[in-house]
Amino acid sequence: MKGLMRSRRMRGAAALALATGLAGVALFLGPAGIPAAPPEKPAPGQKLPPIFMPIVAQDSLIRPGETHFASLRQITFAGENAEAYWSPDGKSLVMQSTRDSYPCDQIFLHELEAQRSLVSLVSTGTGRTTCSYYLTPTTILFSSTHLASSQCPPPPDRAKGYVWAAYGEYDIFVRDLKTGKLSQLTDSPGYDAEATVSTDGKSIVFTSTRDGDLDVYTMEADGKNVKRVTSELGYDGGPFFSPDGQWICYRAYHPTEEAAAADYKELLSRFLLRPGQLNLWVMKSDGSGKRQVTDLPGASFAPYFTPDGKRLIFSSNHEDPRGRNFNLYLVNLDGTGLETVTTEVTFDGFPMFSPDGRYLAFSSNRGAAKPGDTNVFVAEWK
Ligand SMILES: [Ca+2]
Ligand SMILES: [Ca+2]
Repeated sequence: MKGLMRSRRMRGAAALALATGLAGVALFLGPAGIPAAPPEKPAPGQKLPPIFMPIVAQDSLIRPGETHFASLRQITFAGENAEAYWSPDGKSLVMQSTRDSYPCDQIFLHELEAQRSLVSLVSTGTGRTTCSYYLTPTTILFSSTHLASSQCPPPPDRAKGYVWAAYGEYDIFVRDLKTGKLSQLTDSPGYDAEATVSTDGKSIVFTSTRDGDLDVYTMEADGKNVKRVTSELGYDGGPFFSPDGQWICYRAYHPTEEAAAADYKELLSRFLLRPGQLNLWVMKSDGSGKRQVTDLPGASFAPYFTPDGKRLIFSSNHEDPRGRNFNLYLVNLDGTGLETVTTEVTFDGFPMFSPDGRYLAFSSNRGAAKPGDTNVFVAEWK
């Protein structure tokens, strides 16, 4: 669900040309003897061979006031790349991208070195995917529609305003990076996505419509013992565990007026969602002790706990609630101490601290080669 930043899309020949050009750079930079090939259009289900892509120092893209960023590196360079999340060892990022010849989001793994990353496809290359996350050091979970159709699902109908699609065909799958085996974690009608994992690897928290509303659920790493932990009418989703696993942060929209509730339910019946108003909440991991953290205009979303577990970093357009300039902010869990982290005038979102707390991965439109491109960046945090 990264629709908030999709003001413009890069499609077709231009996207392919740019991506192929970039792969050419990667090929040039790759050491002799390591096979790398520019992306070609794959047959359905056929995986492209891994390629090297450069990682470029981009301190010039640190904006005035971004005082938490000691340095900045750019990891992707074309297309729509977002929701980049760290491996447990902090050496890789897994993300969803519309890039190369794929017509909609697929899951890509970037194994980071100092000046380049080895990039490989994690998902099947068919259907649409979202929300990847490391389950163990060698397995990655993600949501995909490929069982329903090898084609991309149709884009949401925006005749009645800006909406997100919570495709009912999404289920959660796990790719074993060592064996290549793909297994299915959820098998439930409706939307199952936005899955993330506790630091100890034992618990998964995710969003599902299995009981008729968009709610947060937990389950064990093998998919067993599913528990519903929210039940308020409205969108409860985008959950992440605190570092100690005791808490869950998430985003929510709870319509209170009758007309707003009716609008929400009508859209949900078509697996759509209007994301204009979202605020951040926390709860204990068993669903007790729910507490609203932010009460801001516009959409505040993509919360992630700071390494000490005492604050959230998140993305919000509350300074211009109708606009597309999302920035990153920090806030205490009681809603006090709101602090600006990014000042770039375009989209900044999906922040995640590396396991050692030294780096912040996030997605941004800054420095885009083509207007509307969203790329993944890693900032050294200070
Ligand atoms: Ca709900
Ligand atoms: Ca911004």
